[in-house]
Amino acid sequence: MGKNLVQKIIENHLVSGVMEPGSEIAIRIDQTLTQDSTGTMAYLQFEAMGIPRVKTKLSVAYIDHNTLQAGFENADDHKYIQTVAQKYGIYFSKPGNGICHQVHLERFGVPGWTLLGSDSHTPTCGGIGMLAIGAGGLDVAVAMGGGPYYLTMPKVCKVELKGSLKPWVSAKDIILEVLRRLSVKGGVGKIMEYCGEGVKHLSVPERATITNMGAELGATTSIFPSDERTREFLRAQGREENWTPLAADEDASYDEHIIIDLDSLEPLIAQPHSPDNVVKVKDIEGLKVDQVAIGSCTNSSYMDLMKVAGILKGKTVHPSVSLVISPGSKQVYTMLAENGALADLIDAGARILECACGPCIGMGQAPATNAVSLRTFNRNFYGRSGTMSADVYLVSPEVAAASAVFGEITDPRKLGAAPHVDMPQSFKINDNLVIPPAEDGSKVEVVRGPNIKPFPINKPLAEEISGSVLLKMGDNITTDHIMPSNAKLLPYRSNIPHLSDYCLVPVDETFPKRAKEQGGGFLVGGHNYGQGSSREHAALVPLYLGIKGVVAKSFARIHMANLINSGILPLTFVDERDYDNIQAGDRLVIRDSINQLKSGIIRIYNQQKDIYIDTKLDVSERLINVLIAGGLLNFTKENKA
Ligand code: MIC
Ligand code: SF4
Repeated sequence: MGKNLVQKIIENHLVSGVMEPGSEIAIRIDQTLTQDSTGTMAYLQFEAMGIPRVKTKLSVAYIDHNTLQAGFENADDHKYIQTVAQKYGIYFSKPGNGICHQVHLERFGVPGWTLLGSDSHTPTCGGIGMLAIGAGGLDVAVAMGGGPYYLTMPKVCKVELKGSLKPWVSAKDIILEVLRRLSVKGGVGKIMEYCGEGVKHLSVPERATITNMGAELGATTSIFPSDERTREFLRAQGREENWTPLAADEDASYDEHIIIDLDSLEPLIAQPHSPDNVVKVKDIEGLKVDQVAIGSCTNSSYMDLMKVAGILKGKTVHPSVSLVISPGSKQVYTMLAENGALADLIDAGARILECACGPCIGMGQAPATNAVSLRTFNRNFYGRSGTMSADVYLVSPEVAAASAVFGEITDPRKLGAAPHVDMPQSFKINDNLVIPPAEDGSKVEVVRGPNIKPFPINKPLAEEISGSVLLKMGDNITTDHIMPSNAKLLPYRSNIPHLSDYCLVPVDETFPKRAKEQGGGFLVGGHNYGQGSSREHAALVPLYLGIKGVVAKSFARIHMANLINSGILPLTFVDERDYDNIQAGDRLVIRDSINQLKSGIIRIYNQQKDIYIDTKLDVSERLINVLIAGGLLNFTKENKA
């Protein structure tokens, strides 16, 4: 029996375990990336490991999230990361060079290699056939130190693309269709492997839009084969030597299979407040729009913005719309400037932002009260834009540009001939904003501003764990609920005590105060608890507040790993109906916790109701030991000793 592409790459990188879905494997990591809002924590953790230099083939530290410098904090973080990078052998991508995923795709990704990034959209590089996975900062720190990355061997889902896209329908519509069908938890425990004749009609940046937003499925990652289109992209990036052909064997088998007929796709739109709340654009056409934001790691490539420029050329943005555009990278930005497309965008009334995440993570451009905001981004979670009452919709660049002109949600097909953009023969290459590390790091002094505070480390697991249920939540709670991020909070990513006052506030604003008064306790969640970002702050802040365990119907992958790394128990109900047997305020007790954890079934006593509730933790023995040690850092230290 032949192998699929995922199996081939994993087999090539396998350090331990067997490639059977559901069992724990460890893989060698070739490259790592961090960004600044998770990077400070990742590098503090790397420093705590006491390793003199990274052991990967390449590690890059990007500055792209915290680029609004309203106070000293962000600039301090940048300085810290730059000096850490210098010292420990990491390439540093300066602010202004672009969004980590876009730049990594352009300049560093290599087909067939593995990439671990402290950002959930690391799978973007699956667009060139990398096995690219998002993880918490601590897991990335371990990989930088040469340790393998442990994960549950996912199922591989074959996504077969048939036919080709019609005019005005774009790669964004493909991933929105996958989300419509599978939902935000449909990819949990899976890797989405794209194949079929439709693949050859998609350029690398289009593929990257799809693998990027595969994160919203909850998937471990998504990947495309490496073919002639990949070669063409790498050649245009001046690095054809990085190309190798990669594809599944003809007779490869898969755990699941879905088929998407590209010819029948239409422009789609995700409605508030979830990326899987997808309908056809034509079904909600005419809704008035206040803001249009084009950019983010999903749709900010040269090809995307050239299409937007083509649509806007000679037109004017509607009087009641604010259009903001953030190019994905310096490469994209300079190319638009040199070929005149930037002038077309400015002339039409677009407000050009620097090439960074910007509004995608609420760093500026918060919409007006009750506004409708159309974005080419990947997430429209409640409150993420910075305006709680705003309704955010996710669309392709084509729909965004057309709607910006008409001032209402617009199906672009009525605009006549679609703009056509060819892959450039060669991209503009100038890596002058990538600073190589010092040859000898021992002399470099790491600069730590006052914003860099120590992070909390747990204690080994107690024999008896007790506390009250501080909050009971429903399904699909995101990390944007647990640890919100916006222009006011992102500057404090290296300051857990400060962040703790905002934990879970979008769900219940009394939570931080109550957690502090009671010295912590338990959280209860529904399905897919912790979906979204890789931010380990969504675990470190609850740890700081004394949260001992989260009992949920199911967890999102990265958040569950972050909870375990922090020594917080992520328990799932054996019988989901028991969700109804725990209420906020109930006092829970777990006795003989270590033996119970080892057995896999953890019986919780609900004192209020005088009943026992069975929960489970179906993870490897290694992870049980991580929890017993009180988190991954303690576990690593113990094992070293
Ligand atoms: C996001 O898109 O939510 C972020 C901001 O990029 C996060 C990382 C973070 O919270 O710093 C992610 O996707 O992992
Ligand atoms: Fe940045 Fe948004 Fe991409 Fe996250 S999703 S990396 S915030 S552009």
